[in-house]
Amino acid sequence: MPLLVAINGWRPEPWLECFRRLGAARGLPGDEIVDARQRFDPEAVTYAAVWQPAAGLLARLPNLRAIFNLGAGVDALLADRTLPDVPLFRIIDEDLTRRMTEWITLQVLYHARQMPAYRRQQAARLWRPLDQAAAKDIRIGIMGMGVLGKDAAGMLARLGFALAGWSRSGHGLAGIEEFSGRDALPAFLARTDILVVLLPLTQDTHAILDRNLFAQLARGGPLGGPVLINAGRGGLQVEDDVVQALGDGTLIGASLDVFAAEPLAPSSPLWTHPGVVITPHVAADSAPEALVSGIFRTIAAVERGENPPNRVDRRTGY
Ligand code: NDP
Ligand code: OXD
Repeated sequence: MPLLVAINGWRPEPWLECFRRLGAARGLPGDEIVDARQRFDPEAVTYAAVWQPAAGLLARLPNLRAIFNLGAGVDALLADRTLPDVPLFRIIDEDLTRRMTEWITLQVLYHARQMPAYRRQQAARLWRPLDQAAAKDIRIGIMGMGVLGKDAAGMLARLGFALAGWSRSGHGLAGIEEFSGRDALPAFLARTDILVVLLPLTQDTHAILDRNLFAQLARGGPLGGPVLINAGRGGLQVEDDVVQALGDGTLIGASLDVFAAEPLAPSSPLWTHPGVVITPHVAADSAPEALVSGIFRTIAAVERGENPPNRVDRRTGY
């Protein structure tokens, strides 16, 4: 079962250490975990655990049985046209999901409780209470009602916000107004004060967050204008349109964790906009332990001939 670990953009060492430690606990010898940075025998590899591996690397493994993406989003991996046609699995993990829900809740409350205005007042040593809308009067719309969107929706619903979700297929979730498909998008946007984006990046969703979409968000809501919160992928948003919408008041604020080019360039006007929160793609940074245990469980399920639920559908791209 030699398992190749190929990681770019993150430090591979903690992952290799974790694969070896948790593998040993399952009786897997340390040399069965192969570091892609060292010389290795491509024919021996049967599984690969990867994050943004070099294009073409996986095509060199003739006996590969499955690929495990070390994140929830598989867009970078699917961009490799040479990706072998073996089952591809992504991360679905409770720890990752909880962390994303924490980040989304933090950002929703930051804007809903008018923290950008209070931060400006604090800088000016100004003690001035502002009118505060009740959560039930603030309409949140979540684009992407998958594993992460549903969990965030559950938490925000408990806080009392008025919730709607947009997805491809609809899910029949109690207490959440649901919209599905492109035809339903205008109605979903028209009732949304805070737009939370947890979509995967696919051919269908690329650049979906543009000027035209922002202009359809609700006006006259309790926050004085719409807010964008994006933790999905940077390629979902047209960055120049976000900047323009913030400049002309089409959006009054944003929290952005992801960007088409990461790290975000120091010259981006987003860094200094008073209504914008920037985090460096950390919304759901998870400890390797949880994710590696999940990968070993998935391998065991694959070897038992099962079809685990975190298998990616190559046709839809997520
Ligand atoms: P899921 O696959 O579980 O959910 C995806 C959701 O998006 C589904 O509800 C799906 O609809 C919907 N969707 C996909 N395409 C369309 C479309 N064309 N139109 C309408 N809805 C669409 O993914 P997760 O919830 O696990 O993760 C979502 C994304 O979050 C990941 O792909 C990744 O990019 C990002 N992410 C970011 C992290 C970060 O740290 N910033 C960490 C982890 C993930 P349907 O339900 O009908 O299938
Ligand atoms: C992921 C990510 O997809 O970190 O898990 O963005």
